[in-house]
Amino acid sequence: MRIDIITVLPELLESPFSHSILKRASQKGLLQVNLINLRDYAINKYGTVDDYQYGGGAGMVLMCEPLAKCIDKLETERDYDDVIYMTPDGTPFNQKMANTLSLKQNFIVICGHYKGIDERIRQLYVTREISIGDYVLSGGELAAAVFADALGRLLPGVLNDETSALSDSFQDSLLAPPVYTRPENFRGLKVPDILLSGHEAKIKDWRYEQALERTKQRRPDLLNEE
Ligand code: 6GU
Repeated sequence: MRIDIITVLPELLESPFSHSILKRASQKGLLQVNLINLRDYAINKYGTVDDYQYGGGAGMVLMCEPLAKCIDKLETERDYDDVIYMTPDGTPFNQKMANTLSLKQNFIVICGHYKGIDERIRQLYVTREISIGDYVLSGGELAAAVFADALGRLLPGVLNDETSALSDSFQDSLLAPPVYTRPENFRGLKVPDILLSGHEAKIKDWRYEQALERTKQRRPDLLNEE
């Protein structure tokens, strides 16, 4: 999978892809995240990529030309499955969408900033708009990192058995059950006996029951999805 992220703040995105699982994914050649500085496509030598909005109002808008030039260039190099715009008014991101999109190959992800991007780029180029939740971030960068992480960890070979995505919260529409490690007794709180029993089938049942109970308590809405 290749994810080309267009941003005015590439520095903000360097760290998330340089550590842990996403780093391993790129070292294994399974996920390639490419940070593209929109200022390389500025309309002038001063690096201008944004301007005031027509009609007045506070906040700058990312201009059409730099984004169009940047996307046009990328699209001469390969075919993209989607041109995604990260925006609070996009479709809410969830595990199901991550699973579906993890089967695709190439993405362009546009990070908005300030007041967002010119509407005509959305009309002409963007094929999918994604929000990561009902709150407003100051830019799309952190949302793009969330998107890339959620997809990257699903790619075959990225996770090992210990970190397998199959037992995640949400992977079967349930929250994860509680987990424990050493010591067996911490300040009088003991690890449930069943987990020490070595009885695999019973442990599996217990975990499922705990996951179900936790989901009923905390996120009953998840149980009503198909
Ligand atoms: Cl994708 N971008 C921004 N700027 N804010 C958000 C968001 C995205 N998703 C939730 N809030």
